[in-house]
Amino acid sequence: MAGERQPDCLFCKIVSGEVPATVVRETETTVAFRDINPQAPTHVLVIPKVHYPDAATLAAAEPGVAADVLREAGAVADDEKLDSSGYRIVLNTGSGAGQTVFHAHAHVLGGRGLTWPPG
Ligand code: IU
Repeated sequence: MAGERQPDCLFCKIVSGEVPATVVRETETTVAFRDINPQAPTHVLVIPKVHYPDAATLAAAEPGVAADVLREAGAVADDEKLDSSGYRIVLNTGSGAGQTVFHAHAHVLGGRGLTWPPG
């Protein structure tokens, strides 16, 4: 069924607590935790507790939860005091774009200069 926990999904296991993570924020619908392979001084992932393979699929099925993910990404930036220097929210979608974990997630990156276009 749409949004249901997937037994082999790493991020579903982080939601359930089966796999440990450094959680920085949690709401009824989302979890935010530090990326294990940080690409910037702040690199936090915000995920929905429900399982969808990517952010667009989540937004189509459960727009309120997609909005929660974006709101929490902003809250992470506030917590990490990234607003004055700027930060980036990244939604890699598909393996060709670098997506490696197929549970929707937003990267929040900041704390250093970020160039454009991304690689
Ligand atoms: P991507 O957009 O699907 O490439 O992002 C997946 C991220 O999940 C990536 O930055 C990994 O470093 C991160 N990650 C993690 O934080 N913990 C893990 O156990 C695994 C991946 I596997």
